[in-house]
Amino acid sequence: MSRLVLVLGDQLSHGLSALKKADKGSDIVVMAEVAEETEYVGHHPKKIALIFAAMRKFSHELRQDGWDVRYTRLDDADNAGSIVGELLRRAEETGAAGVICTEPGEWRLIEKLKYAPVKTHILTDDRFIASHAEFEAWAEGRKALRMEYFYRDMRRKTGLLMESDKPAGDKWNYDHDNRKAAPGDMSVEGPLWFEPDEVVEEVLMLVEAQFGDNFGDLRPFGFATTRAQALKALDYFVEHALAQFGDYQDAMLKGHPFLYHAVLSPYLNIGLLGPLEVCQAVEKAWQNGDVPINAAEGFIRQIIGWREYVRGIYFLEGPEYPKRNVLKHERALPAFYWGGKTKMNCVSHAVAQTKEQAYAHHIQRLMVTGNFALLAGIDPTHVHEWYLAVYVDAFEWVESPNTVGMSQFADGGVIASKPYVSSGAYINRMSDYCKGCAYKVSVKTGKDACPFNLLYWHFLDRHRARFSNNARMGNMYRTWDRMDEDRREIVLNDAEAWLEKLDAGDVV
Ligand code: FAD
Ligand code: DLZ
Ligand code: SF4
Repeated sequence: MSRLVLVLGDQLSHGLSALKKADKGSDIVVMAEVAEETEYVGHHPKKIALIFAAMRKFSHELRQDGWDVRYTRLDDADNAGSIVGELLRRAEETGAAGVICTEPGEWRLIEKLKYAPVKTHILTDDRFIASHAEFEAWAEGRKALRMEYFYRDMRRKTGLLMESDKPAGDKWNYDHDNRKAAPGDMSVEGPLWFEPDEVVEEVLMLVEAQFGDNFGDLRPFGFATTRAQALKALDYFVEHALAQFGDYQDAMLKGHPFLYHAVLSPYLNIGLLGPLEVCQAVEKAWQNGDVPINAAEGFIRQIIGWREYVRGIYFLEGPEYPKRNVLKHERALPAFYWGGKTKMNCVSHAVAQTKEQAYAHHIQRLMVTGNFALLAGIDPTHVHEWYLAVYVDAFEWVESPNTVGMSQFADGGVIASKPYVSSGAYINRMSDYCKGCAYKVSVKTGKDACPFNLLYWHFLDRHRARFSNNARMGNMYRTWDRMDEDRREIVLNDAEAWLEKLDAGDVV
C-alpha cells in the first residue's frame, strides 16, 4: 500500500530522512504551497518567493528522479489551505494508507502533524550535526549551557579544524582577532545573485498579487533557488569574501548591507545546502592557504557551534520557549520596525535594509534592532514575531533562540550569560551610522542625547535586582553608581521622557 511522503518548504534536501525511508516505486510525495504557512506571521515577500520558487524547482528535480509528486500551488482551486488539509485531500485522492515526514522545525507544525486525523510517522531530521539525543546528553547536569563547550565537542565530532585531538593552531577560538571596525573606504562585492528565470518570475507575480501588502520589497529578487545555484553561491563566498569574514564580522556600513558575510543561511535553512559540506569547503580553503585561520574558524564556529546549539536549545526547552518574558517587558513594537519614521539613523538603516533585502547580518540584528528593543522594554513576543517575519532565513527553531534568548534575554539566561545591551558608543565604534544622525552619540543627556545612551542606564537601573550580582555586569553597575545622584536622576528622567514620546507615537 502506498504512503504519502510530506516534503515541507524548508526540507528541500534530496537526502531528507523521509525520502530515504520512502519507496520510490509505490510512495507519493506531497508538496503544498498553503495559506496557513504563509499567514502565521506576515512573511517578507522575498522569503515567500524564495520558498515557493525553490519548492517548485525541487519538485521538478524529484519528478526527474522518478518520484510521483503531487504538488499544490497556492492558487490551485482545490487547495485545502493547510499542510494537514492537503495531506487529507491527497490521501483521499490516492488511497494512501498513511504519511511519513521528517520532523518540522517548528513545534506548531509538529503538534499539528502529531494529532492529524491521518496516521503520520515523524522521522528524525538528520540534516544537522547533533541529534536531539546528543544535545540532551551534553546538556544533562550542566549548570550553564554555554555554546563554546558544545562547539568544541562538535569540532571533535566532525574533525573540522582538528589536528588529531588538538584544535588547529592550538586555539579553539580566534574571536579575539575578529572584531575590527570597518574602514570607510572598503571595497566589497557582496554575494552572488541570480537572474530570475521563468519559474521564479511566475512565483514573483503570484507573490506580488497575494502578498503585495506585506512588509518588504519583493524586487529585485536574486536568491539561489536550486541546490546547483546555492553551491555556486557557496563557492563564490569562499573565493571572494571568506578571507575577510573574520576581521569584519561585526562591522556595519551604510552602503554595504552584506559586507563579507556569506548570505548562506537561507540556503542552509531550506535544505539546499548542508552544514557539513559548507564547513568542509571553508576548511579546504584554509588548508590550501587561501584564507587565514581566524576567518575559517570564525565561520565554522557559527555553523557547527551557534547554529547547532540554538537548535538544541529550541528542542530542549519545548514549545513554550518562544513565549518567555522573564524581564516582563510589555511595550508594543514601535511602528518604525515596520518602516515608520525614526530619527535614530542606526535603526532606520537596519530596518530599511531589512525591507529591501530581507537580510541583515548578525550584529545589525543583535546590536541595533535587538539592542533597542531590549533597552526600550519591548514585549519579546512582538520582537520574536517581527524577526520571524522579516528575514528570509527565519524559521522558528533558529530564530526564536536567537531573538528570545540571545537578543532579548527573555529566557532568563539559558543562552546568554548577560544581556546584549550597549550604549551608542558600541554602535559608533562598529559602524558609520552615527555620522549624520539627528542624535549625538557623544551626548549623554538632554534632547540631543543618543537614545541608546539614555536607555542603557534606564535598563540597568530598572533591572538592578536581577543583574547587579552578575559578575559580568559588575563594572557597568559600578560606573552607574559612581555617577553623582543628580546626574543619575537627569538620565533616568530624560529616558522616561523619551519613552513617553515613543509611546505617544511621536517621531523619535
Ligand atoms: P554569516 O555571518 O556569514 O554566518 C555564517 C553562517 O553561520 C550563517 O549562514 C548561519 O547559518 C550561521 N550562523 C551565524 N550565527 C548564527 C546564529 N546566531 N544562530 C544560528 N546560525 C548562525 N539566523 C538564521 O539562520 N535564521 C534566523 O531567523 C535568525 N534570526 C536571528 C535573530 C536575531 C535577533 C539574531 C541576533 C540573530 C539571528 N540569526 C538567525 C543569526 C544570524 O544573524 C544569521 O544566521 C546570519 O545573519 C545569517 O547571515 P549570513 O549567512 O550572511 O551569516
Ligand atoms: C515559511 C513557509 C511558507 C511561507 N510557506 C510554506 C508553504 O506554503 N508550504 C510549506 O510546505 N512550507 C512553507 N513554509 C515553511 C514552513 O512554515 C516550515 O516548514 C515550518 O515553519 C517548519 O520549519
Ligand atoms: Fe544610533 Fe545613537 Fe548613533 Fe544615532 S547616535 S546612529 S541613535 S547609536
